[in-house]
Amino acid sequence: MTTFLSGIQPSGRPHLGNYFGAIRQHVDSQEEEGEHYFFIADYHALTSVQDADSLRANVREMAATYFALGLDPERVVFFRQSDVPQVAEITWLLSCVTGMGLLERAHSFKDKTAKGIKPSVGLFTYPILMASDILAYDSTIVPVGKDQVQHVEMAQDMAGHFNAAFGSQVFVRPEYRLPESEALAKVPGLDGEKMSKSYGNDLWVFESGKRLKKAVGRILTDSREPSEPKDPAGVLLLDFLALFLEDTELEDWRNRIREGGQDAPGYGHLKVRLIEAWEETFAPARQRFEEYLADPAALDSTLALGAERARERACIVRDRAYRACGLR
Ligand code: AQP
Repeated sequence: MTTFLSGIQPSGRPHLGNYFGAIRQHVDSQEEEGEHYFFIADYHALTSVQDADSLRANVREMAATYFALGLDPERVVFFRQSDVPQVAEITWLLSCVTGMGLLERAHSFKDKTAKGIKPSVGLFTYPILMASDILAYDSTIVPVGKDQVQHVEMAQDMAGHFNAAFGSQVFVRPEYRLPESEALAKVPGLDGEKMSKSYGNDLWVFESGKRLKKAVGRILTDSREPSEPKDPAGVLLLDFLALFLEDTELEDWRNRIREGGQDAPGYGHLKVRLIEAWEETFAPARQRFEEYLADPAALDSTLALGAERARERACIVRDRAYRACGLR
């Protein structure tokens, strides 16, 4: 049986990287045979969001985003991470078989601290909680963006360490799944670095109108004239267009930038096309997002139903792990 599992932090508004790297994969996977568990990672978000009202609002916005983008809570178990306390219990078991050295090698932790983000113990042990999220449902496939691959590999290691320590096959080994292209697996931010909520270089998927125009206007460019021939690989706006356009159209823009000359497009032309493609992709879902958000009680009760189903499965795995290590 294939079991899909993935999560997203309600640490801010979901951005283009979250959508193309993860949310779209999650929604598409509904069509595949198997069980599907997707959750809003509010325990994880506490490492960066320390304001109760913001966290609550972010959770509802994230739920409304998923439903607007096509996630069907009838077909998918969709829930809030903190509604499944068994995950915190399994986290402790995994902590006891995980070496500090494994966590010290985490790229995400190193990148965040290098950017000046204060390293709490929670941020340091984040990969253990994430491993528990994955292992608690016997997940076999974890659809993620490239930045999360190492964390899934750590979950494989932790499952292996636990099974080896207690001599039984308690945890199922999960595999990660990346989107079909590199462009989608690591979406750049406004500054060309990985797009990330906590780096302040992100673009909200439902941005619109003047704010969208202003946000797109902040994508890093340079002062070269349109007529100057350029290597398309050095034009960040083309990386953004690659998210939306068909291959033939994208190749045409790339060729015209490469050749330069009187008819070559300027950065302004690329921005106009980007805004147009953005609207085509997200405008209908933006409308649905507003509608879902207008009914917070319905969002809460859908999440509560999902949590009930998630807890059932997590209890089975937690009990199996407790028995294996002598806690029962
Ligand atoms: N830039 C990205 N390109 C492709 N995929 C991405 N993801 C995140 N950024 C990109 C994928 O989105 C899913 C959910 O991510 P998350 O919010 O749980 O954590 P994250 O990866 O740490 O995302 P952020 O925006 O960088 O969050 P903060 O700044 O709060 O830590 C994951 O599958 C991730 O791969």
